[in-house]
Amino acid sequence: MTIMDRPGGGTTPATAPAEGQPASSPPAGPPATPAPPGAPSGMTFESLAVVGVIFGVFAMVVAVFAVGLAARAADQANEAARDGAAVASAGDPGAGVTTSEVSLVDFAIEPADLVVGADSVLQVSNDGAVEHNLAVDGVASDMFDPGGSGELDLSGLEPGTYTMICEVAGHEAAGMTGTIVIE
Ligand SMILES: [Cu+2]
Repeated sequence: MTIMDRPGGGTTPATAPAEGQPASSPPAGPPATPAPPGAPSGMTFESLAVVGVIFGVFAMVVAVFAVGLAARAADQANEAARDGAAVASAGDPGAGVTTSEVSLVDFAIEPADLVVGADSVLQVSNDGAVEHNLAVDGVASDMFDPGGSGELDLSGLEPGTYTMICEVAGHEAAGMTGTIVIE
């Protein structure tokens, strides 16, 4: 530290920290913590700068993390709203509704979340442009051409939650999957 070799006094340039005299007028910026006697104030300022950079990086990490959390919360809210709408449109199984309509499109099953009563028979229609079918736990409908429709009798299934898919190769992976609850 050659700065320590310089004699203290009034000839110190304005940009250099004053040495050898009480810090009666500290430089602008964050108030420096009291430096040990004899320690050059330039070193304290340097340390403060490092601490500032560390805090800055930390703040950015926290901000990125917070944005991610907010985005995920929004996704979950959307999903919950969609689930609620699907269940509502499927009718009230408790009221004896045992038939529900399912639409097959390219490439989705609508609604993707369905609640039906026991012994239900689904009315399945292919509203897509290619061949589709509907299968629930191995119970499968016929293959339907575009515009075709038919039934899927679920009366052989116990109450529970099942995954429903289209069995055409690749269609499940393309998005033709959903959940059906048999009450
Ligand atoms: Cu399909």
